[in-house]
Amino acid sequence: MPTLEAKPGPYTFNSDSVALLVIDMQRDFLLPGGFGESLGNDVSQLSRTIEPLSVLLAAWRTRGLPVVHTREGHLPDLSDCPPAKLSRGQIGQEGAFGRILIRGEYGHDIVDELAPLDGEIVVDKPGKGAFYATDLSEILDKLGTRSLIVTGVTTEVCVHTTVREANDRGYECLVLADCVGSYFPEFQRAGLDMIAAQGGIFGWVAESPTVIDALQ
Ligand code: C5J
Repeated sequence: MPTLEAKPGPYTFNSDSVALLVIDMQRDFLLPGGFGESLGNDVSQLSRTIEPLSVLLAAWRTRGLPVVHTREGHLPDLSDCPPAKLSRGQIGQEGAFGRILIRGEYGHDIVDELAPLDGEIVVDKPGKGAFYATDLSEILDKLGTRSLIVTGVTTEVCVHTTVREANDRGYECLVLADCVGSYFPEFQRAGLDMIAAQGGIFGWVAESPTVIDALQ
């Protein structure tokens, strides 16, 4: 069983029960000109994750291990978007990459560098957490997953919500600091600290090369 150095201590996983979760690496969050940048955010804080994540993804795929991608977004008629979310955002409005966070639009899809391969699982989620109103639990049950290697954006929003949901469901989550990003450096730091604090209250934190080494 591979073991790697992490905070707050060593993280061990079984190759038969581990999955890589890639959260919301969508054009509208990551690309210059997209929704995220239109809100005044510095998208370079997110796009720096693309390179290490694509290296990890390549190593992961070589070993034939399961990958689950997620995308945050809504049906074109917005029937799955709670009024409270709709009233505080621009969801469904016309943006530079199509209607913002609407399934099927260019901006809603995953950046080219991390595009899912045929046969890889893509979970469309209406919420911040990947378990809410999705079949992620059933998918992971079917895969026999117990350990989740968590990557994606944004650290303090969809990554954190998903890790908290996963922790409550009994998954052992390892969050990769170089493969998760926040528009706000202070939230990135605090978000990662919160995961590993108090003996790993939500999980473990490490860097992606440690996982790649552990896969050798
Ligand atoms: C946000 C996300 N930040 N994927 N979504 O609204 O974290």
